[in-house]
Amino acid sequence: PHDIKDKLLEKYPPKVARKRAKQIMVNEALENSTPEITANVRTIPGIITMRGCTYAGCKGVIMGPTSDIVNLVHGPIGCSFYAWLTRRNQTDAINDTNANYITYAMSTDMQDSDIIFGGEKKLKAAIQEAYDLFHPKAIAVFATCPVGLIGDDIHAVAKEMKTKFGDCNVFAFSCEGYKGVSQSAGHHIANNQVFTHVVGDSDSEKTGEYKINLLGEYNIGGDGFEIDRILNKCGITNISTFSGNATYDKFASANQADLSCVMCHRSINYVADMLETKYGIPWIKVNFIGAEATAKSLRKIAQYFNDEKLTKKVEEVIAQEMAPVVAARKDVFPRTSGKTAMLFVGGSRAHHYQELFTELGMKTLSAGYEFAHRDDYEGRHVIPHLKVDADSRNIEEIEVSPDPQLYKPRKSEEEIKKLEAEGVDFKEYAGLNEAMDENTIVIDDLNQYEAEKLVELLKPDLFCAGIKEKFSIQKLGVPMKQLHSYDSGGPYAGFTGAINFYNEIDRLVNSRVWGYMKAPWQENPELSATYAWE
Ligand code: CFM
Ligand code: HCA
Repeated sequence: PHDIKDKLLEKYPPKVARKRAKQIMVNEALENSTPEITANVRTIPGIITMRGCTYAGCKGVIMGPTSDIVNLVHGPIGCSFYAWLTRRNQTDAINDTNANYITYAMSTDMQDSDIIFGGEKKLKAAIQEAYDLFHPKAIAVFATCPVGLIGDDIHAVAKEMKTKFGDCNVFAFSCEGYKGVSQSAGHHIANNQVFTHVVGDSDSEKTGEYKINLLGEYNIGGDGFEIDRILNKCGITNISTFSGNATYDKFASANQADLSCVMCHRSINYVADMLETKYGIPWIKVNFIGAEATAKSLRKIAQYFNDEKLTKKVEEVIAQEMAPVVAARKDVFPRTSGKTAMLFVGGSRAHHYQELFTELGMKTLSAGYEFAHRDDYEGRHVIPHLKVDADSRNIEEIEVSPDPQLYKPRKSEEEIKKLEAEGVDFKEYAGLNEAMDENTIVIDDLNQYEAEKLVELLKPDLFCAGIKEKFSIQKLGVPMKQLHSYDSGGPYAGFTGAINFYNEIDRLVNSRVWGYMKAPWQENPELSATYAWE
C-alpha cells in the first residue's frame, strides 16, 4: 500500500505531492488510535476535486429535503437551477400542513444591475411574492456568492419581512459558496439557523412512549421512509428527522424528543450536542445502513429506554425482518464474496456502506470522504485537538446554554453511568479508519486524477462515488455505483434496503459486460494524452 501511495503522488509537482501526502493514509492499527490525516482544508487550486460548495451543503443538502418551507435562493438563476431536484431527497405529498414546495426552484434571479446597485429590494419583493402565493409557515433565504461580495444584508431583510407578516417565520443563511472549503461549512450554517430560528417553536405537544429524533438522515431514495417503517413497527416515535421529509413543525418539535439518534455524524453532530445542552436530550450514534447495523441500532435505542415491552418488540421485529434478509444474502453471497470495492462519498456514507459490503463478503480496498473532518476519520477524541484555521474560523459557532423553561435532563447522571457500563456509548463515534482493515488506503478529498490512478493500480470489482466520477470510471471497464443518488435506485437503508442493495451489487459485480470495455485510446494509442509537466 505504501507503494500505491507513492505511485499516486509521483506525477505531482513536489509542493502538491507534499500536501496530498498528508491526505493519503495507509491504515495501520495503532494502540487505541489511528494515524492522523489532514482533512477539511482547501482543495489545491488546479485539482479537479469531487467536492461541491458551501451553498450546496446549506441549500441543497440540509434545507433541500424540507417540504413545507419555501426555500428562496437570492442569486443568479444558475445557482437555483443547480439545486433544483438534483438530490434524490423524497417527500410525502401529505404532511402536517399539506404544503410541499419541493418541486419548485424559487430564486430572485439576480441580474447584472442588481449586483451593481444592490439586490435587497428585489429580495424583499420576492419574499412578499412567495408569501402572497403560498402563505407558508416559513421562508428561508439563501445567499449565493455575489450576495456576499456586494454585501446585501439578507438577515435584516428577513427580519423586516418576518415582523411585517407576523404569521410567517422568515430567516436567512449566509451560505455563499465560497464561505468554507466545502459543503460541510454549509451544513453548519444551515443547522445553526434552524436551531436558532425553528427548534422549540412548536405549540403542539407530541405524544409517544419512546420519542426520538433522527439527525442526519436525508431520505435519499426513500431511506428515511424505510427507517420510519421499522421504527413505527417497533413502537418508536420519530419526532423529527433532520431533514429528510422534514416539515417546519417537525423541526420545531425536536426539543420534545427523549433521545437523539445521529446517522450522518459529519453533517449534524453539533446539533445533537446543542439539543443536549439546551434541552437535556442525550444522543447516540446509530447507523441504519446494513441489516446488522440496523438491528444493532434498534437494540441500542431499546437499551436506552430500558423498557421490557420495547426490548421484546424490537427483538420480534428484528427476527421477522431478518428472515428475508438472510435468505437474500444467502442467494447472492457465493457470487459476491471475495469481490473488492472502493468508496468515495461526501461524508458518512463512505463508512456506513462498508457494513453492506461486509455483509456481502466484499472487501473495501480504499475509501475516503470528500469533505468530512478528522473526527469522522479518527474518532471524536480528536475534536479538542482540531486545528482552527482561517476557513474554519469563518463558520459561526453558536453559544448554547440550558433553556430556563425547557431544559430537562432525560436521565439522571446515575442512569447514564449505568447505561454506559452496560455498553451504551453516548456522544461517541469512532470514525472510518477503525472500521477499515490494516493496510487499506484512506484518502481525503480524492480527485479525478487519483481516482483513475487508484482504479488502474488496484483494479477493484466496484467503484462507488458520485455523478462526476461515474462515466470516467466506467470507461476504465469497472462498474460504478453512485452512493449519492443511488443511480435512481434505493432505498438501501434498513432491512428492505439491504435486500435491494444485495441484489443490485450482485448484478453489477457479476455482469460480464465490463470486461469487454475498451476505451478508444486503449485501441488507438495515438489518442492517449500525456501530462504537461512530464
Ligand atoms: Fe451526510 Fe448525506 Fe453524506 Fe452529506 Fe452529501 Fe448526501 Fe453524501 Mo451527497 S449529508 S455527508 S453532504 S450522508 S448529499 S445524503 S450523498 S455527499 S456521503
Ligand atoms: C452535493 C449533492 C450531492 C452530489 C452528488 C454527486 C448529492 O454535494 O451538492 O456528486 O453525484 O448527493 O446529491 O452530494
